[in-house]
Amino acid sequence: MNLKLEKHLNIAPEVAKALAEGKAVVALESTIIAHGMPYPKNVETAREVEDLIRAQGAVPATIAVLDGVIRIGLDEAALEKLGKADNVAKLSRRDLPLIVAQKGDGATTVAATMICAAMAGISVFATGGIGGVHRGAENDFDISADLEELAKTPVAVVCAGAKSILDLPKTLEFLETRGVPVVGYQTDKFPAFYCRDSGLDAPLTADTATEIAGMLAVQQDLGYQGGAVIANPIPESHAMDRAEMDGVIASALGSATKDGIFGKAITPYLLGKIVELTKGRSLESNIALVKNNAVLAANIAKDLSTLG
Ligand code: PSU
Ligand code: MN
Repeated sequence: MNLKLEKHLNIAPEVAKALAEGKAVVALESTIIAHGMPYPKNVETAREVEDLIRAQGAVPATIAVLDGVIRIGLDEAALEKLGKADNVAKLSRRDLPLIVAQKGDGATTVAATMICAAMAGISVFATGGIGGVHRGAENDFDISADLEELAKTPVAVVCAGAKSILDLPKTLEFLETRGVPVVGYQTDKFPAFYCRDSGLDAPLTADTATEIAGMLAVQQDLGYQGGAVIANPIPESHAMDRAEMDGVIASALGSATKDGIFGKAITPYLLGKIVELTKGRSLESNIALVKNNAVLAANIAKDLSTLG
């Protein structure tokens, strides 16, 4: 690793050892902890997700910026700090360099986590949902930087699709234009986070973690620049009713308009509203799907580590 990069990165010993030995490592983001779930469920979930990844025989690396250092792998105190504070910065690609220079703290989004994971040599990342093209983007141009990152940084993101707070058809079109593989895991439908089926087809389908690892290895062999979206439907036991969620999301979007929320604040605002409107039921589903994604990501990372 080059020295200039190294001075900004701190790789936890457990992660550094796994990387040096070519073992499986799974990156995890911190915006989901700081802005995606309420305290203390956020911190509890973060720990449980890490333990699940270890139980599969891979090593978790939760990523965040603390005191201006990009941390790859967080200890208990760091998780607690990020989960508890209400004003941690949300860092996407554009935000990261200034916060590092200012020696500040920040939680990384999917885009920023991909950037940091790639710097550390991690190629598989698990989360809940990716950002995408927002509804009404034809007017306000609100398209998450996650999508551009997926087109240029070689990290596979295992998620439960994207929430229908977004315009899902436009999100898939954008990913197609930028050449990002979107693979439904054991499904030919694109999942919509709380619901197993968005009503849209998954552009590609794979039935095993091994097939997905195979695709990632070929991307690497061919020198492809971008990553991939691995869309893993929420477990049946925790899936929510599509009509109910359509109503909840419409109501959350209505509140956002009324409260004049836009830009980087809109996604955290909507996530909070949805938890409120479903009286916490959506949070349980959210936790279940993140865990399900962590297990799949660990299995993909293990298979990939044998292919390298
Ligand atoms: N979608 C979710 N949960 C999340 C996010 C999105 O269901 O926690 C977070 C992720 O960190 C994602 C970010 O990268 O929001 C996208 O924000 P924006 O739309 O501002 O790019
Ligand atoms: Mn945005």
